[in-house]
Amino acid sequence: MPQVVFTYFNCKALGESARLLLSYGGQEFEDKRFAQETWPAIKPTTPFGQAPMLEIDGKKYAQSMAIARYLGRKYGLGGATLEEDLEIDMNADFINDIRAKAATVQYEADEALKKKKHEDFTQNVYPALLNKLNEIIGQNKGFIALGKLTWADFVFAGMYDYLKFMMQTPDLDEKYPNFKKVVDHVYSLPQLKAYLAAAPKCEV
Ligand SMILES: N[C@@H](CCC(=O)N[C@@H](CS)C(=O)NCC(=O)O)C(=O)O
Repeated sequence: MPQVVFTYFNCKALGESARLLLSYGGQEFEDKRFAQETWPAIKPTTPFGQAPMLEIDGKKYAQSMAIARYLGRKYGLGGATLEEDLEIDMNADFINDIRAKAATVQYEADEALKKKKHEDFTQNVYPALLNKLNEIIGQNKGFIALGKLTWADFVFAGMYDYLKFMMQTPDLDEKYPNFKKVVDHVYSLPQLKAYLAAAPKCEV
């Protein structure tokens, strides 16, 4: 078995999909979580100055979506054809677009502008995107793509609390009932039981 180290902040956000996928795949890994204060020392040791980072036998990899796609394919959670892979990628990228939009609000440094952006996005941007995602999940029987479990479900489930937090929308479950179906599908997988029992509890 390769030596695997996964490095990320002590939160779920962009890192949890990889932790969940590694656990699903039965891969032993060092779950290296660091505090904000230690980030400046770690940053220059990562491929792009960003976390998360996956190390396999000493080789370093970055980019959460690339990591999730790789792990998903490795553990049988990819498509059976290039077109199936395209469908998974398409919907996973759509989720990541939604996440990126919410991040532009969350990480706005000017508080007044942040408030204004939040109001604007809540009214004019998020509803269409979230309705579309809810519809996609409905068409896929409670999954993100292909009507069955794929690595994209792990991406969504892993970042769901982070999305709620950034969008300041704690009632996402009620407004878009299909979202919780994806989260429940992933978090009830027996392969994740041991990891979930041992992992530190993180709000986002
Ligand atoms: N596209 C990258 C984005 C990574 C990213 O933005 N990471 C943030 C944490 S969620 C980070 O490293 N922030 C600290 C910094 O940029 O110094 C990915 O998906 O991995």
